Order: sequence, then C-alpha cells, then structure tokens
Amino acid sequence: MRDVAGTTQVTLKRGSADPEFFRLLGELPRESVVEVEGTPKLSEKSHRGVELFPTAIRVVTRAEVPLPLGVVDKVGADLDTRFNHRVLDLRKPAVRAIFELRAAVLEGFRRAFVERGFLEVETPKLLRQGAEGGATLFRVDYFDRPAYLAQSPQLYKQMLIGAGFERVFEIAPAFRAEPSDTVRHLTEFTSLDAEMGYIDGAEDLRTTLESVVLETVRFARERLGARGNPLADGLPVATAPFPRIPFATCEAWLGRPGAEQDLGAEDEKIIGARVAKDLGTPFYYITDFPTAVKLQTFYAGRRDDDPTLTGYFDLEYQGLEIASGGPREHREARLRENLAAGGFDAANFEGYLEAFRYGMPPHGGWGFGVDRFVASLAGLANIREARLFPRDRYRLDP
Ligand code: AMO
Repeated sequence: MRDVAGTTQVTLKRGSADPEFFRLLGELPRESVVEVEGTPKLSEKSHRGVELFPTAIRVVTRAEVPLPLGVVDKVGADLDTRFNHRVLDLRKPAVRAIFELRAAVLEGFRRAFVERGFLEVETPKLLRQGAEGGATLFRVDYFDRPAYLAQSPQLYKQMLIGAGFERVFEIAPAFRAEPSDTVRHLTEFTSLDAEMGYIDGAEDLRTTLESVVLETVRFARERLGARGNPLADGLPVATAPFPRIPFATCEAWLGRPGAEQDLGAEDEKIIGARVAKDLGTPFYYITDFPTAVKLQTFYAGRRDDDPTLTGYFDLEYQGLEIASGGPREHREARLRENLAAGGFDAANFEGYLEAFRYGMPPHGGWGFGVDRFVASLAGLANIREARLFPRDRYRLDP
C-alpha cells in the first residue's frame, strides 16, 4: 500500500488470514484505492518499519486495466506519454520530490523577500499592451476589443514604485507565445519579479538578488533534508558575491569581441563551462549589457557614465539564464524617447507613463524564472518536468 508518506507492507499469512483477502487482493488491479484495517507489527522488512496484518479490506475505487503508465515500473516512459497521463506520473515518489523542492523554493523566496522588507503584490494578467515585445504576445478577445496576456508584471511593478511601495515582489504566471520548442521555454511559466526604489545603481540589485537566492537554497536544503528528499543533496553550496562578468568579457571568450550580438543558448553554455572551470561556481552574473543589445527593452536605463551601456545583467546558473534585470529609466522624457525608438505607440502606455510624472525615484528590479531554476536544481534536462501540467506550443492538455 502506498500513500503520500511511503509504502506500508500488508501481509497475508496462509492459515491465519481470511481466504477471501487472498482472492480480493490477488485480482485487484495495481493503483486501486483500498482501505485496510488490521494489526500493525514492527518490521524491518517494510519501508515504513511496520507491517499490517489485515482484519478488514475495503476496495474504495478499482483502477482500470491496463494502466496507461506504470507507476512502480522501472522502465521509463517518454516525456509525452508521461505528460499525457500526468496524474499517474505524479504518483511516482521521484516526480513528487520535484514539487516538494518547488514548494520549498517558493516558500524560501517568500521568507527571504519579506525579511528584506519587500511587500508581496499581485498585478493584472489581462492587459491592453505588452512590455516585452510583440512577437510573444498572446491575444485574447476582451469583450469587443483585443487584450493580451501578461508576459511579465514589468509595467505594474514599476508603477508600484511610483506608488511609494519601495520594495515589491510578485510570484505569478507569465505568458509568452514562444514559437520555438526548446527545453528552456514554456508558454506559461512562473515569474518571480522584484522591484526596488531608491537604488544606487545595479549593484544594489545584484547584492539583494544573490543574498535572496542563497538564502532560498539554504532554506530548501534544510526543508528537504529534514524530509529525506533525495534532491536535498544536489542543491548547490555557493557563497556571495557571485562573480560579475562583463558582457564584453563574454564576447572575448566567445571569440567575437565588440560584436554586440545577444547571447544564444550555446554561447551561454560555453560561458558557463568556462566559469565552472576557472572560478568553480555555478552562479554568476553577466553584467553591463550594451544598449545595442538591450534597446528593445524600452524601460531599461542607460548608464550616465557611458550611454552605450546599460546597467542590465543576467543571473546565470551553470550556463542557463535564470534571471535578468537592471536599473530602469525613471525619467519620463527619456522613456518616451525609448518607446519611440522601439517602435511603440506611447498612447498605449499612458497609464504607465503617468506614474513617472508626479515623482518617481530611481529604481530597478529583475524577473526570475522559477521553472528554469527548479529544473536546474533538480538536474532535469527539460523545463517541462518542473511544472505539474506544462504548457508549450503543442500542449494544452491535460
Ligand atoms: P525576461 O524576459 O528576461 O525579463 O524574463 C525573466 C526570466 O524569466 C524566465 N523566462 C522564461 N521561463 C520559461 N519560459 C519562458 N518562455 C520564459 N521567458 C522568460 C527566464 C528569464 O531570465 N521584465 C523583465 C524582467 C525585469 O527586467 O525585471 C523580463 O521579463 O528565467
């Protein structure tokens, strides 16, 4: 018998057990739900340390045969089959362990943010316009006009800085019509966003983010360790500060100095391998993204000392981008220039722009991909495995 705590052995002894029990359990399909009453005995043979000698057995629901997916079988099924029958797949203790890790990571983040004076907020997911570029917007019918699913809470978290909240964070779904089918992209993912007011440059953001991440990993390790979750042992032991590697250095490593070309997945892997070899750390920042690479991000601030650079950075874990952010443009006139340069119609952003007109402190923040992080921590090759019911270009069911 298996339940959420593990398996318990039910023992029928020939001669003493009711013969009816042999017949009942002999033909009962695997994965059926049963209720067993009996006498427990301490036993070293049994997973939970007890064996149960039944006095009554009731079949609550019978499982159909054959099972579309084995739960206890050693042979693995392919990912599609697993997701098609996800409820059975989730019964596997090793799969459940991923979601215990995920819950611990979310709880760890919440604690770390609250301790640092961040207020948890929730912003609208049905929007009149997007913030992260038109190509990945999902359009929905909103009564008699179009609306879009939020790609990120970007504009709203900044508006809340204008509202005087100073430090906010949000953990919520984000939607992106990702046309590509990769192991790092979903169409629905969980974004952990933070925004901080009155910052003095990007370092304020990076020191906060790295301390939050380390505290979260520590919390998850303790929580999982206490429950005997095997994923606890794979969690990284790292220390702050994470290395800061300027974008220009990455370009030199990649053999294309000054190319000002955004980093692709393969580039990131090369950089990750180099950092692991030279610096021996899984976490690092890529800093100082050039304006030419980040210009499509209209809300990004340029550096005052060098307008060809932004203070933007990515947080990487073993060659995979897990977060990106930086100081924002907080002056309305410059924001309008950026919008125009990006080909956006400022008329669609009036509610956002108003927040900059009546006193807006310097601010910045980041967006952090929860699914990518959990997948990486659990050593999963595919981000889909870090979600209960993943959504991608081809999958809307179950
Ligand atoms: P960005 O677009 O880089 O930044 O997203 C932030 C982080 O979210 C995760 N992510 C995804 N995860 C799964 N599937 C996807 N399709 C997907 N897209 C993004 C990544 C990424 O690092 N508004 C800015 C953040 C900011 O500046 O505050 C933003 O959305 O881990």
